[in-house]
Amino acid sequence: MTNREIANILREMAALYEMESVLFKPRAYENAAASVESFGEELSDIYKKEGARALENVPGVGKGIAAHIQAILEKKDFSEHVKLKNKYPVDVIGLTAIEGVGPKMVKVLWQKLKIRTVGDLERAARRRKIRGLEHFGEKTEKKILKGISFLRSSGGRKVLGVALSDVFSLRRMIEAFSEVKKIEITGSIRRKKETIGDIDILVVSSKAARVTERFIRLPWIDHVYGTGPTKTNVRLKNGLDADLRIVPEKSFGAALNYFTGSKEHNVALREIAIKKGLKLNEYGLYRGKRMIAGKTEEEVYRALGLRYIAPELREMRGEIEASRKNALPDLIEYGDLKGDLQVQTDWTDGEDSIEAMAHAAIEVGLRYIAITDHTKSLAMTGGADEKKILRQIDEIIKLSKKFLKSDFRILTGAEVNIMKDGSLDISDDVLARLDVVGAAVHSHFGLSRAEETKRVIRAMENKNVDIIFHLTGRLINKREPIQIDFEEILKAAKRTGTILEINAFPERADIKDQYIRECVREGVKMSIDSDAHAREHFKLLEYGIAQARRGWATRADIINAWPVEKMLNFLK
Ligand code: DGT
Ligand code: CA
Ligand code: CA
Ligand code: ZN
Repeated sequence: MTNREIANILREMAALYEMESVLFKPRAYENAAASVESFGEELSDIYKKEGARALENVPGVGKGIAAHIQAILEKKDFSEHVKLKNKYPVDVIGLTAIEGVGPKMVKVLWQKLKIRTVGDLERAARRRKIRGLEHFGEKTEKKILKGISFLRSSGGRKVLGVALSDVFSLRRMIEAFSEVKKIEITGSIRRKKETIGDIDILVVSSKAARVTERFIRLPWIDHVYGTGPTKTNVRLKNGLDADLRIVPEKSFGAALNYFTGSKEHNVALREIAIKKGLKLNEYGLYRGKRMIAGKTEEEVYRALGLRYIAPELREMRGEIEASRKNALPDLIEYGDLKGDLQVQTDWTDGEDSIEAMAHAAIEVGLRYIAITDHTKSLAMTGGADEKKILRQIDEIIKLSKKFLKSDFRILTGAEVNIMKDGSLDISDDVLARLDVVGAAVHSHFGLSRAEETKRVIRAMENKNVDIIFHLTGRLINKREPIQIDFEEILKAAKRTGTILEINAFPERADIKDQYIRECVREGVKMSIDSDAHAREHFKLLEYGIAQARRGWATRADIINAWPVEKMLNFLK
């Protein structure tokens, strides 16, 4: 059992409890699932080595859930889950992956129409059976069909941050083979693209046949498409495809470069080689028969007369030119963030207290965070009204004293809701008292381009709004971005001094890399925020940094890579 498989059962349990209207438990299981999924070590190894108690070291896993994980590891499942699964024999994970379909709806669909799968649901919707259900209506039916077709149109590409825990697990399994000397994940994963088509694995070994044999026998492999002496393609049980290539040590750099891509970047490099009378392929850079570079990527670029190009830039968006002219950006690095400007707490829909979030932020090396709980028009999150915000300000001032010694700053803030007409749901006099005000669209995603652009710009024009959070509101593979005229947004950002956020939550990755690049070009500053709703979410910041790097951003472009005073002085 891998961490992913365990997490899936816990996640399903969360949904099943929600169908049963059990309080609190859904959240607890959801959290445990998320942290199991992203845990750095296989739980099965921990359990084997250190026993059941050690499972409680996973954040969000207490005694009860640890016992369930033990049962999953020993007997593949635990009794409460089996019981509820018998009551609701439906694909709740698949069904709730559809935008707008939640566990409660799945329950009704099962009880009234015996819908088990996404296929069943699609058929029922097409036959107009959904609209006949109480509380559903034609609008819901149409929304369901739209959600299903959107899910399909993603073409099976997976969100980077969602797939990555499986990638790490697979990597660890292969790394454990004694014949493997080196291993690297290549392709779009190394380039940190927001979605990935498959997993490309590069291995250095002098015993390729043995590595291949062990690879195709891994329990994760569902199907082998093809296998040869140096190249194997498989389908994994999690639904992802994986390509394994095995090369000798002396070719590692050339192979790493080739299999990292992008294809277009490779083609350009090969052309440069040809112009120099050289030949470049996955085995090396050659002059005639003599190999002149290939052990490392750096030497390949050098031999081509280029500066090393970071994988995140290899998309044929001007990186080769810039490299040749020594004009590559000094990219923001993975450890560069000093603060996080979007953090939710248990004052609204977050999991943990302000203090717990502060401690967790310190642990990952941050120097400041802004507490930005939701506001009142998001009633389902328990959004704060003016009074509650003022209370929270007092609380933060009090709490801050505890953190004086560690020189850590807790800033006051809010994630205010942009209403349909671009007005905000909190009064200006209260907003004026906050250190950091983020504004975001959480509803009316389907307005026209002109209307959406106008409402966001109106929010930017508010003199208290410092940052626009997750500008386009997209959820990759789930919800389309709002239509927006980005040129106009850029102009307004410049004019009003508003910052645009790079939201690091994997399914959001909002704004996208091309937009970031335009901000960099235009001198519009950005923040990289985790949108943390729980302690363990600060880890997600690295996806935001990856996205920023893909947009050619440097430290100077990202305000929370700056010390707190400089950052605060820059805000409106
Ligand atoms: P993906 O999987 O759709 O997210 O995108 P990639 O970039 O990972 O593409 P993939 O998996 O087809 O191939 C991995 C890398 O191998 C790709 O980035 C560049 C290299 N590659 C694959 N096929 C070709 C090819 O026909 N020509 C060249 N020059 N490179 C290729
Ligand atoms: Ca790939
Ligand atoms: Ca591939
Ligand atoms: Zn939120």
